[in-house]
Amino acid sequence: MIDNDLITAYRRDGVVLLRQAFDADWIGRLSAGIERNIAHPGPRSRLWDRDEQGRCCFYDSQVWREIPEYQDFVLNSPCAALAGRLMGSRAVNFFFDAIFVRTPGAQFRTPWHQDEPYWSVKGFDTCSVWMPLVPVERRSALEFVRGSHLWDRKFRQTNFGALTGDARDQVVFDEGEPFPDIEGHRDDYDIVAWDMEPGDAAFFNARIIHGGSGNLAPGRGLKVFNTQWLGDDVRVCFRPEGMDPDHSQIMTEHGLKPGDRPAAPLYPMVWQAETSGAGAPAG
Ligand SMILES: O=C(O)CCC(=O)C(=O)O
Repeated sequence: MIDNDLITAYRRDGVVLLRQAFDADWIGRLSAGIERNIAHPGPRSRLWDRDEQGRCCFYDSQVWREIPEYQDFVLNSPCAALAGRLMGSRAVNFFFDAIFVRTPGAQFRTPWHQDEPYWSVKGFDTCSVWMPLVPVERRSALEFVRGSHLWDRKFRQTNFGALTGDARDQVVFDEGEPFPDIEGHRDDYDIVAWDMEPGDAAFFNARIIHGGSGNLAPGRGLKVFNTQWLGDDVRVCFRPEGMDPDHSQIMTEHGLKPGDRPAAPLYPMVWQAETSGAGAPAG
């Protein structure tokens, strides 16, 4: 499924859409997992933006070890191999899972942002996988500013803590340029998104600017399962502005320190490239 044209596009654009990357069995299992997750929310679960009609977005993350369907997907689905081949990495470690479940008609759009500035790791070789488990129209799908992962500019990102009101989510960026007003000047940016079916997935670099995934038509909900994968150059990095999700405590408890490669048991290596023998990745 991953040919040289796709690998080139991933490097150049920072995002590629893979149609029918996951079969109905995976979609069914993850859908069952989301129901289990909603019934048993994890400690990081949040409700984003409940409006006066009760429409909202349920968010949870880092529950893959508690939800067997998620764990199965992380360890046994083709996802790690697809991410590894797109990144051109020798090995891929799992980072974390996130789910976004919008109730029918929810309007809330995730603000434009980049992921890496919030993370407790740093590196170019990253791959996030945004998988809707129900059909989604382009206007309600995640949008990307093509090529923005290569801009090499430091922006002050949104403080998502202002949306959730939760003290644990506060990440306050007071260095860098103001974030560009993309919504106010959409025609100035190369924005891509797609109508997507269950099984389709957007694979994207954590430096690409992305946002959206709301604006639902009346009666239409959205269930998204999202996984983040780490390739060869990624190392642990604790950030003074805060982190979301903040893994610094759990990393430290597991003996990981800035500059280390994320490793099992928190971040299992799920895939390795076939090698001719010498130089196989360790750890
Ligand atoms: O689906 C959403 O609302 C946000 C997704 C997102 O920002 C991400 O996957 O990094």
